[in-house]
Amino acid sequence: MMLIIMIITTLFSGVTCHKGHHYLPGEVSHQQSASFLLDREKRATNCFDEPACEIDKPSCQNQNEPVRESYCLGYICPSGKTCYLSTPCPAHYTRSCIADPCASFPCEQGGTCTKLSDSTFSCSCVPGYNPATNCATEVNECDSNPCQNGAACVDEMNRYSCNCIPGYVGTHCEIDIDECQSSPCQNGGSCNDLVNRFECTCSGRYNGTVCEKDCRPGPADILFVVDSSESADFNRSLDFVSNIIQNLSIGPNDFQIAMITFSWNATLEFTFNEYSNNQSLIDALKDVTPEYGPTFLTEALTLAEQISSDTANGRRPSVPCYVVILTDGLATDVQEYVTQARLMQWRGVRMMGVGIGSSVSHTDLITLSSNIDDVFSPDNDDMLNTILKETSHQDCNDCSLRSDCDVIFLVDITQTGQELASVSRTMREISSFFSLGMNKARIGLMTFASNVSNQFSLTTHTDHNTLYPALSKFPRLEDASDIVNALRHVRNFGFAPSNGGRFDSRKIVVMYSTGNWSDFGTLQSELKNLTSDGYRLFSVVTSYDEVKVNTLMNHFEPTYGIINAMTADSKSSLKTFAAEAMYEICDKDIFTKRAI
Ligand SMILES: *[C@@H]1O[C@H](CO)[C@@H](O)[C@H](O)[C@H]1NC(C)=O
Ligand SMILES: *[C@@H]1O[C@H](CO)[C@@H](O)[C@H](O)[C@H]1NC(C)=O
Ligand SMILES: *[C@@H]1O[C@H](CO)[C@@H](O)[C@H](O)[C@H]1NC(C)=O
Ligand SMILES: *[C@@H]1O[C@H](CO)[C@@H](O)[C@H](O)[C@H]1NC(C)=O
Ligand SMILES: *[C@@H]1O[C@H](CO)[C@@H](O)[C@H](O)[C@H]1NC(C)=O
Ligand SMILES: *[C@@H]1O[C@H](CO)[C@@H](O)[C@H](O)[C@H]1NC(C)=O
Ligand SMILES: *[C@@H]1O[C@H](CO)[C@@H](O)[C@H](O)[C@H]1NC(C)=O
Ligand SMILES: *[C@@H]1O[C@H](CO)[C@@H](O)[C@H](O)[C@H]1NC(C)=O
Ligand SMILES: [Ca+2]
Repeated sequence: MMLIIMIITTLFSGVTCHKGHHYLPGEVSHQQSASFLLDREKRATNCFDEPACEIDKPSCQNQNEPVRESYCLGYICPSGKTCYLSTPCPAHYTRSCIADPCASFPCEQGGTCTKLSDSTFSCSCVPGYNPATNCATEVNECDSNPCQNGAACVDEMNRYSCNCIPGYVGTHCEIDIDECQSSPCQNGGSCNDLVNRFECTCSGRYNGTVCEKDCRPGPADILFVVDSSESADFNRSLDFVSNIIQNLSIGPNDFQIAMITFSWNATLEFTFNEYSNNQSLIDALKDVTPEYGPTFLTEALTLAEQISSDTANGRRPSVPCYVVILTDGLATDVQEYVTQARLMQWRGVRMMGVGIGSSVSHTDLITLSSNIDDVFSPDNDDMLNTILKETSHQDCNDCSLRSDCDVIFLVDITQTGQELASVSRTMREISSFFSLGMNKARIGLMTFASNVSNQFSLTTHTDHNTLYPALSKFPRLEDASDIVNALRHVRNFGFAPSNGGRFDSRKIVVMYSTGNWSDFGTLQSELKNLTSDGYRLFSVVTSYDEVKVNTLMNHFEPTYGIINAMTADSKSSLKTFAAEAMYEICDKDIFTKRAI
């Protein structure tokens, strides 16, 4: 037994061994002890790669760490010396004071101690720990505020990481992502790189987040089909076309205009690509000569369909095409043209009707057109604005749809009882086409004989249920009738705010008169005054009396505004009102503002 101990002692004599107690297998050197202190966790769970595993030493097993670590606490060494524990196992420790501050393993977390003097040392910590605290605490790598652009710094072991706010990347979030990299702005828009987003600066023509909305009206091809059977109407038609041309931008990338005239025969006056600017078109209009005669519309429609579908005439298949028919609708070949028109509508040709003539058949115009809303008066810009709106992107706000419309029914109560019954019926019918309300239609009623009575104002009835009965409740009167006085009264008071009129609304006068007019000159003057003041004027015929009807037809201007309610298909004619109550208003400078 003695021999064995001796042999072992001899074997380990090279090791700094603790004097004063017996060596046990597995006792550790100072250095190993340091690692032992560090690796508690490892020791507990993975004891076998610890060379001096305490758990292997039976006499250590009942000891626990806090006991062991406190061995040097309160052990006062003489000045300049440090308490050291030779072994972590308290059962076998050697505690003494030596002139080596590193002997107490002051550097934590595996830090390496370097003796500077008998009582001073420095710690070289495992990366991430702070030498200033003898490696007891971690270094806060975020202290230097390394993250840029508002990023949050996350202090980690021996490193930091930056949580970038959206729009930045890079270790330090120093890179502002170039959201313009992918060239998101379309149609030549320039891109402004911002934080986490971009902004497109579009040319005037485009709008939208990526300039995807083409706000410039057009391109489109417009084919005018002009009834030349009557001289006066033909001139008015050309004026209308001329006004449209002057309000469009003409050119191969904008609007193109072609024209067909018809009477006996249909004549192609010019094709889409014949004139490429507004002035040459206006000049060309001056050279268009009418062919007076009957109104054979079928051939004109057939030619229109051919022109509008044949690229040989400059028709651009990729842009919309409008076939605009300027006529009174009263064609000679009614049966045939209706068939042809229906065929074209069915094939998808977009057809619009403009009522020009000494008397206009609204019903026939509606038949000709793709839609009731595609019948237009020559007396306002509704058709122009509809095309401007339709040929620009729907989200652009250069045109706006309006439905605020003030309507005054003006009824001559000297008419017969039978006529007045028709008046009430048609007023209800017309009213049924309007939606009533704040930003919608308002309807008022004035009656007249020699004097004018205000039956109810524009704001009296806000729903159809109370309006309908009120449209029948007015007296008949045996009296002279003063139409001029009545119209003047409407012009001066009908749409005044006191009568519920709105400043900017469309104002419509629907007149029911006997046609027993005498002072035509004054009447014409008053009608002109009404229209030049911006009022829309309609006259509804509720009489079968030829003389009355003819008087109305011959003396009422605008002729588009005469609606015969006594025809079998009056209902569709009366719908013309509804079409006037919803309309587009476009900015005058739309092409300048939306320059190419
Ligand atoms: C139509 O215009 C032409 C040429 O400007 C003119 O000669 C003719 O008299 C006009 N006709 C009517 C009815 O105004
Ligand atoms: C159309 O052009 C005419 C003549 O240039 C002008 O007087 C009118 O105001 C224009 N209309 C619109 C809606 O721009
Ligand atoms: C018509 O053409 C003239 C000159 O060609 C141009 O100055 C004018 O702006 C054009 N009008 C429209 C509405 O484009
Ligand atoms: C119209 O067409 C008919 C038959 O084709 C022809 O005889 C007549 O001369 C034409 N009229 C005009 C004005 O071109
Ligand atoms: C562009 O579109 C936006 C959003 O629809 C709108 O607010 C703005 O007024 C438009 N600008 C123009 C000039 O149309
Ligand atoms: C029309 O008004 C005048 C003046 O207010 C009045 O004298 C006359 O009796 C009125 N006529 C009728 C038929 O009410
Ligand atoms: C037409 O008006 C005059 C006076 O303006 C009147 O004397 C006449 O009886 C009226 N005729 C009819 C049929 O109403
Ligand atoms: C129409 O207006 C003109 C100019 O303001 C005026 O002289 C004329 O009397 C008016 N006509 C009527 C019938 O009131
Ligand atoms: Ca950016």
